[in-house]
Amino acid sequence: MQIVHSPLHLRHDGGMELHRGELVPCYEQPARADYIRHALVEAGHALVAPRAFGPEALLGVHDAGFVEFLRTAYARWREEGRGGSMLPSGFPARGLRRDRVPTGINGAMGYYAFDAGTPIVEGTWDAALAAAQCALSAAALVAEGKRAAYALCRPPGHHAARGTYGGYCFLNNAALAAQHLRERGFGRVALLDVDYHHGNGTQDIFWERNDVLFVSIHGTPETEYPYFLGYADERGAGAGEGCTLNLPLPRGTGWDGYVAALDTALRAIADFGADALVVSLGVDTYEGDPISAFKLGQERFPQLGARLAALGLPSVLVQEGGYAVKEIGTNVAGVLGAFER
Ligand code: SP5
Ligand code: ZN
Repeated sequence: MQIVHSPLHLRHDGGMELHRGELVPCYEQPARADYIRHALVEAGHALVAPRAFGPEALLGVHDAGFVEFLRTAYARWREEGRGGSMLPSGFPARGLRRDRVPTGINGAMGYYAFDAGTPIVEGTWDAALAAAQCALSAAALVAEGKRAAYALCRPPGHHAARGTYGGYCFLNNAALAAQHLRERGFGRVALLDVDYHHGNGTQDIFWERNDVLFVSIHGTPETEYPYFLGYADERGAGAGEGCTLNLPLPRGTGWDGYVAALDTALRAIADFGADALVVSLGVDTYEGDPISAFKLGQERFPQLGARLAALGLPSVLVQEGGYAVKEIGTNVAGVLGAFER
């Protein structure tokens, strides 16, 4: 397994997020990547640095105006004399205009964000671009013939849509990997999202496309973040009709319920006739996760890895969530180790 990682992830340290009416320390913290890196090095994996993909490599998946906002947001914030971290507090919900991007930074932030739990700090752009480069590089390795590659991305990506950020995500690393594979000759790509939270950004990006199948297993949006997407009746539109498959599960779901959904997902990917696989690999399905409510024990992650490998497809695995920081390394290494065996 080829592993791509950049220490630039350290440049993104959000500080505090708004969570249930309180400012609390960010769950998505730099130590997550360090624990994963330690566990993988311990298991004998070697890490390689990402290649220097420029911002133009993002435009197959993201709007130019959105990318420019992310690139310049913190400088604009500072021009207004502010410091610390940026959090929006007003959003263009129903009844408000969405056809104008406010020229002021506070309005622009609310325009592009969809929650108040995703701070932007001075180094956020550098870290997000490096994470995107990791995912693109992992896809490039697979396009060049490697069986599989893992991108140790931080910040994560699956909540970031074509032109919105949130859920700790800024650039959609997994979508970029899938798009790269499409451009490098893989005709049909399946993107399987096993993070606890619905991959609303990825679904948005591929909603009307029939060359990328998006399948997601997640906590039901009835009660779980991101709340406003991820129901089973969302199946894609236009040419993409039938190329989105959501498998929402209730809080408290354990392995039996989970593996039934996983088998449905894997069957859909095989039926689609995918030429390559991208996995949005969140391990916040772990029973010890502080913000999630599935009940998977640590022994289930190798079982997940073995099932993913059994598809027999060239595969790019991209790190998403997982907030039980002390166990995150073991859980990720469990997936990757079993994938290789
Ligand atoms: C990539 C990823 O996993 N993003 C997740 C973002 C979740 N952010 C908000 C979480 C709110 C959930 N509140 C549950 C409270 C349980 N104590
Ligand atoms: Zn998640």
